[in-house]
Amino acid sequence: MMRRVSLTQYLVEQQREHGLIPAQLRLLIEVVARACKRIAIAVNKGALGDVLGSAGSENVQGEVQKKLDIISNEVLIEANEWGGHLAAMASEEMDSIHVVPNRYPQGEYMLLFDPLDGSSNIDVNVSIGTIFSVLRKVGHTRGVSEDDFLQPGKHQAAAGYCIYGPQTMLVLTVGNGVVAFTLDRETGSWVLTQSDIRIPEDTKEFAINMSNMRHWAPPMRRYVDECLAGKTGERGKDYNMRWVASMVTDVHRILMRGGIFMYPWDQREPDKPGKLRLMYEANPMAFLVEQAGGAATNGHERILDIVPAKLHERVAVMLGSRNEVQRVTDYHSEET
Ligand code: P6P
Repeated sequence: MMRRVSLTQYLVEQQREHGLIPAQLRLLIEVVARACKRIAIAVNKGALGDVLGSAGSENVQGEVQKKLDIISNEVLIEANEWGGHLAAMASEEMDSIHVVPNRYPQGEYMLLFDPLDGSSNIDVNVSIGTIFSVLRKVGHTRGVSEDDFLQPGKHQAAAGYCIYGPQTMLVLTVGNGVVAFTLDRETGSWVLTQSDIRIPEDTKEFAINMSNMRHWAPPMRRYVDECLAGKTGERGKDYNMRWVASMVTDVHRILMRGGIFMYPWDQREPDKPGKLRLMYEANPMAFLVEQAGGAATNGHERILDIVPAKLHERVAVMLGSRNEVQRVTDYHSEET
């Protein structure tokens, strides 16, 4: 049994040993972790609280917002705007950035988040989560613009997610490996339960929404056809398939036991590279996956190298066990 280490103790020790978590970043992570506890309480209320169902509005993506999407977004904004650690925030649920009001001091970081990923699963009691990404503020004036957020994912100072499942877990990286904390509901503490999480380089498990197969580009179909051929095909091994339709849950499984997650380009929306968002879904997950020894590309290049052109930019995503991601990326590169 690991010695019982709290989130705060872990962050203090990482700063003392590696200098990776300056005071404002430590405060940011602790505030986000506390906000996730509040979101977990709202999620767990279900039908007992006024939190299920649609909010009757749409977000910038044109998606119907669930009540919990809005509640989670508000919890994160209210928790983070007064602490002096942030200059601004960006969210899947908000058209433009939220700059820290003048009545509060501005900090050195910028926080991006998908406040509640996997919303289609809320009303059917399937695991969902909060995804967050931390960038450093550029420049030293108080002014912050949307352009300041347009940094490649390799510049992230930290990234993580909270998964609201059978356990409530916080998974985090500050660039020195990946760690996981489990919420102790009796004490309200985040307790370190896994350190140095590693993704196996190979896997027999792939995650993709198979109902879209006829809309994929040939390299994507080639890769999945080979998985389906199993032992009878050139891979020489059988594969299993999982698709939760909650990125946090699929990625968590991959961090725990390996696998490959794919959301590729789809001919139904040829002008969009993919469904998922670069800044607050793909980038934080790519940072975590790479820090755990995996790989993450858009089929052609490393996701963390992509220089964003706009805040809510979308991207194709292939991430997980390194050798499988390399294979599917090679198939796409052969195509172009
Ligand atoms: P589909 C959830 O809406 C999400 O953004 C990701 O969490 C998830 O991986 C994907 O979309 C599911 O998409 O098309 O299978 O419903």
